Amino acid sequence: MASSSSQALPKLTVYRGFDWPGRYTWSPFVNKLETRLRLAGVPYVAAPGSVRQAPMGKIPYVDLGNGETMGDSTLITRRLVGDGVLPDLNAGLSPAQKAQDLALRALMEDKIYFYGVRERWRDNYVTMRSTVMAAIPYPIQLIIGLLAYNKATGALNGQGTGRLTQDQVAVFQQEAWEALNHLLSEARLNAPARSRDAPFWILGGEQPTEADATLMGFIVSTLVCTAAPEAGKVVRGFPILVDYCRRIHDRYFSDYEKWTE
Ligand SMILES: N[C@@H](CCC(=O)N[C@@H](CS)C(=O)NCC(=O)O)C(=O)O
Repeated sequence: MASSSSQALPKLTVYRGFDWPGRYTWSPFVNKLETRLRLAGVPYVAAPGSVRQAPMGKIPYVDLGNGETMGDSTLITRRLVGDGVLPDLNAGLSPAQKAQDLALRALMEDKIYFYGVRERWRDNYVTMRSTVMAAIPYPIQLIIGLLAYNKATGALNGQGTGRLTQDQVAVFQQEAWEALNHLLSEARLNAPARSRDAPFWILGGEQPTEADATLMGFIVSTLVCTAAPEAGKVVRGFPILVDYCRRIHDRYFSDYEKWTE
């Protein structure tokens, strides 16, 4: 992707875990990091990589351009802000706005994420396994898939989402996306007058904040993931969420294949 920054930028490689050039991945955290970079016009190379090679055992991870690798979308963002590669999107926020931004990210990363893990890895395990492990020969897929399944269900039980009933998860998931929808509908209504198709931002300001990268990442991963049909239905049931995502897609990801409406 193109960048207009005048600064000498390192050759950043984002390892996405999926060998899907020109497509969003199913990982909300990968899409979050890519959004964060694109919002600032920072160029990067997308590469598949894998959780086995990842420094923290998770995707995304990056090569900072000097051979140094690091994982975790938030830590990577903080490092790039510290290095002057990315702007600090939240620098101009009041302490209360910073708290709101952090709470929104926690809602997605620490709540909605686990509803997704449950639906993907527990309820639609075969679709999940055959997609994320497509590069692995089938017999090995069965073994590694089982390990991944056990790891996911163990994590879900530890975190608590695995102990809820299907109905309870459905209620919580609806509630969480509805809350985000309320905020976005207010933000869209009060958005500074611009072109009708310009992106608007979750805190209602002129510029995106950290929560926007996360929100874009989570919405788009839900829209493209065929292993999470229930979450997909919930998100599609809130047209403002889809509109928010579409506007960011059109402005920043026009080289990527779009989701099915
Ligand atoms: N806190 C991490 C979370 C990353 C994460 O959970 N990635 C998932 C894919 S969405 C993963 O790699 N899971 C594989 C595993 O846990 O083994 C971040 O922000 O990057």
